[in-house]
Amino acid sequence: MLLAAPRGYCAGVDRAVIAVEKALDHYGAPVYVRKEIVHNKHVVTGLEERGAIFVNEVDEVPEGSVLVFSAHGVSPAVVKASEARGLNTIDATCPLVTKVHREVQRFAQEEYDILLIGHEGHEEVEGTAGEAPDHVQLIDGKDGIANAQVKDPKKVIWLSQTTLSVDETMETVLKLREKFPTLQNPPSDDICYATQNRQVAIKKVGAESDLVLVVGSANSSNTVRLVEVALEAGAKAAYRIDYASEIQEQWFEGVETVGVSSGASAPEELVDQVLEYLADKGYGAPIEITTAEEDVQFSLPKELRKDLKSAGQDTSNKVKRS
Ligand code: 0CG
Ligand code: SF4
Repeated sequence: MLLAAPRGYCAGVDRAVIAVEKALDHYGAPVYVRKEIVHNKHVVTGLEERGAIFVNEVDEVPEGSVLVFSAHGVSPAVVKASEARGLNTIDATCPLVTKVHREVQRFAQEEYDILLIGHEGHEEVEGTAGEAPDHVQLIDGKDGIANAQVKDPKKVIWLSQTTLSVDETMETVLKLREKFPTLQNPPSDDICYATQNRQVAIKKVGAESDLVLVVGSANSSNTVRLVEVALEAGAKAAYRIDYASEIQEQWFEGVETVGVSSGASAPEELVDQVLEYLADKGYGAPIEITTAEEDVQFSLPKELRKDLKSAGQDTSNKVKRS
């Protein structure tokens, strides 16, 4: 059994989940959350049990309530709608997503055409593109490249969603550059450290595994990318599972080495359950394959910190999880 490291929670997910937990403790239920706080079934169900109410849009939230924006970010239009409704908002957008929003603002101001590589319909790209809809074109697959048009070839830059496959994105950039040779690179990587680190680790694990299991939910972009990257790295088979109970017996035919990882929104307890299942099947103790050490931590959203501070409560992003 090979266990990829890093795996699981990134700093942005950890902060967003703790923000909802602390908001529930501080303001009391219900606390509303726009969209899934992070893309994980187990996390969302657990928070619902504690009194969080997940909504799709701001107009579903009663006036004057507490509303948390998810880690994937929101467009300025959503912020405006929340203000108009008099909501007490807590912005749990990951700072690394906010960084991409700022890049969009900056390059839009300088009248650039921005080619945003990402997945259509994903909340993050909706929020990012919403910063400057007139300047942003979404590049999702071949059609996106074919349809891209720019006003001034000297003023065109690509940016991206934070949770894409690094290799696939670089291939897209090469194709875009064939069309727009003066295409500029982002000032710094938009694909975040956590996405990159988990892909490097799963590549190593995938190359040595007959079967790879990735814990995470179907709508989690970074999780789904890990399954793809494992297969590209040479794993004979790779599956995404929310829970150990979804593992199927027939996946193990002729399998000697099993690799395990988890997406940035998957709690470690779910990985532990998979490891227990595999140990029971006789795959022995896991050997951890570590390709990077992570020590990134983000402080809680400022609105929450302020309210906790004035109530004399702990503003650190630590919480006891049972
Ligand atoms: O990977 P995506 O962007 O779909 O999100 P998820 O919630 O799974 O994890 C990172 C965040 C936020
Ligand atoms: Fe932030 Fe990256 Fe985690 Fe998304 S995956 S929440 S961008 S650290």
